[in-house]
Amino acid sequence: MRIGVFDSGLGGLSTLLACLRYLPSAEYRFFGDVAHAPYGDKDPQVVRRWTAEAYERFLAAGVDAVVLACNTATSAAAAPLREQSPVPILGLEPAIKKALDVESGPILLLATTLTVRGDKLRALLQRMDGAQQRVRAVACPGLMEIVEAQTTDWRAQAESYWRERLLPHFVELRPKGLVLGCTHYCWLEDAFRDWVGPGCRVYDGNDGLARHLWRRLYGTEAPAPGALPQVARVQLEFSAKREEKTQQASAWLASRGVL
Ligand code: DGN
Repeated sequence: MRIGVFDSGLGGLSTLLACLRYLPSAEYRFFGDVAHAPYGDKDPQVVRRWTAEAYERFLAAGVDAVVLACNTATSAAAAPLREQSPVPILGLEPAIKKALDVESGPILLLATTLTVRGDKLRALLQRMDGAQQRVRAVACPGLMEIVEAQTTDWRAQAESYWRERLLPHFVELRPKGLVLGCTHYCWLEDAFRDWVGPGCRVYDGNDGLARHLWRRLYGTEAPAPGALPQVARVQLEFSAKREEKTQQASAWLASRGVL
């Protein structure tokens, strides 16, 4: 089983980790389009073209499924790509439904500008009872770049971002759930848990996507996820800064015990 996993950068590695818990022995091709990142402030048509190029690259490599490990690319490109695809295309949506089902109070959603403004999110919110009243979507331009750059003080920079740009929303809304609607933010999940405290749970769509991937490939409900494998078959490719990004990605996977 060969699976292509795509993001504009390193964020999608968090999705790859979720997939590894369910499909530890699959062969993964991870492609990060860092030459064009960030996607979040680009024209959706352009993001659609770049996503289509990544998809073609995966098809040429003979993948059995394509995972769009990027909420922004999913919002802009999943629907048209699925129309004629010979393999399943799994996309990431902000985990709003899960948060609304579990929590009874307001929900704060953090995502890129393109995801927040996209028709896909609007349709998602319209489909769910009470979602438009309960969910506040906040665009976070610049946050993905902090995570992606991995400077020595990136966590401190992210904390300043939280205090200056997001804490005012948090204080005003008093949400019961915080939805991480960009795979880059998932690398700050522990930090977000600390910042929001015990009264607010943190959600993301990675586990749901991985379970969905299993269903599409095997036609059955996914079993309980296992531990991360210590050795995984992951080929890392990037559209720019190849050496630096491969090193960063390998270090991130190693930080979760995956070699
Ligand atoms: N990681 C991507 C997402 O989930 O939306 C987007 C990051 C970006 O390119 N802005």
